[in-house]
Amino acid sequence: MTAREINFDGLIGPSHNYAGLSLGNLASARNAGAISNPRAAALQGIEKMRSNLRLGLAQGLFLPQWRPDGTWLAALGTDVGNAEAHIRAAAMSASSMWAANAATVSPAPDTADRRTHLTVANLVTMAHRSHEWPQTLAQLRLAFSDRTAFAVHGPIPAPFGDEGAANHMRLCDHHGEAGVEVFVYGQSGGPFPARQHVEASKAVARLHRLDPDRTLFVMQSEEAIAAGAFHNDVVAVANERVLFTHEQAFADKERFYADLRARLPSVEIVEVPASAISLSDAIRSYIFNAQLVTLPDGIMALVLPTEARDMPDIWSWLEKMVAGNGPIRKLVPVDVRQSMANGGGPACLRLRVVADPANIDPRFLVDEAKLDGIADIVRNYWPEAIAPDDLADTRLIARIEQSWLTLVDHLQLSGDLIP
Ligand code: SUG
Repeated sequence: MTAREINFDGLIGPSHNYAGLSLGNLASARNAGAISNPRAAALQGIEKMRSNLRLGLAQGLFLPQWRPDGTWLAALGTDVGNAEAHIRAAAMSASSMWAANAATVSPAPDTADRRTHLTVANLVTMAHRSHEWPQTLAQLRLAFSDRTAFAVHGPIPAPFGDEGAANHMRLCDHHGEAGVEVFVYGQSGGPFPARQHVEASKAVARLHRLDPDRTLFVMQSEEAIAAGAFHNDVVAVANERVLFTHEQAFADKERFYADLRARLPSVEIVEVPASAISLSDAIRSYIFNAQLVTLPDGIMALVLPTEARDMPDIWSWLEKMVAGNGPIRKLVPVDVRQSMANGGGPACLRLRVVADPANIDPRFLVDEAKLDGIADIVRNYWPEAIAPDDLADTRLIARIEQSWLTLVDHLQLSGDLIP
């Protein structure tokens, strides 16, 4: 077997809810207080994985995390029954579903020791995400335990915010060849926080032993963050030699494009002008929060949310694009509405790892049969609906815990992951 791109999706957990926890994430704020549907949410995520398997792509899975996070609450001197509502909501969040924020990944061809390096993201900017990393790290250490092939790093220390692959792009001729790694950071975001700090990006690049000549640090535009692009993957996505981006994504795009062309002359930049699609429509439709993937026949497809298809002007622009001479030739809409309502599109739900699947713990890889078994558990255990006021309900909490234990047992991971 040889290296290929594997998308690891975060399975949407049984505590999925709309608590409005993410300042600067417009969907999260808009849906604060709404009733969530964890069962439907997880099944939508599973269908997306199935759709990608049917496209001929390799698929992996990260498990939801144990919720409520009692370890975090105990460190705060409280527990789920006594915590203030916003602390309880943070301890209950299913936000680890957005696996693009699990880690930053540098595939072996880019690193000095020719191992694939992964650094777990600290997610320090948002309270509800800041306690994800210990359980994420435990899964990364299991899935990528082969030390001849992988190096897994702990989090960058606070206060340097690191949000993982959501602010990282890799451009190369083919996945298995050396690439140019692009770290996108924010400095200011109008009323909203810049979650990725340049100090963290530089630290990750050093830990991953990247070639400085093939590593770029690029500033996200303030207007993009202010318009709701709390991560760069809301306004740009890259795959192999293609960069698909909104024209207002970066603070100094001319310089970035020139630096990129100098290092990868074959690069194709597909820029969407604001005159065709405004920044706010790009963020509402999440067209850039798409999985830009190379299919087995070599063409590139964009796996994007159905919200984009539901906006006629956007959809007709995209259809024209794929009918033209550009590198992106196919549109694959997927329904991930439950995640979208918290600001998480198809690209947020996955972490890309270029590696030889034979080196990965098979418990974290899926095919359709395995997804059937997981879907059965979701149908039987995941709560159907959660209102924010339910989060203190002891019966709901017991059910969430039971759901998780059943899944972990089914995947034969209980011995390794029970906290
Ligand atoms: O960190 N939403 C997530 C969405 C993450 C999307 N990821 C990428 N763009 N890669 C976030 O803002 C909302 C949770 C709530 O409000 O209940 C939330 O955390």
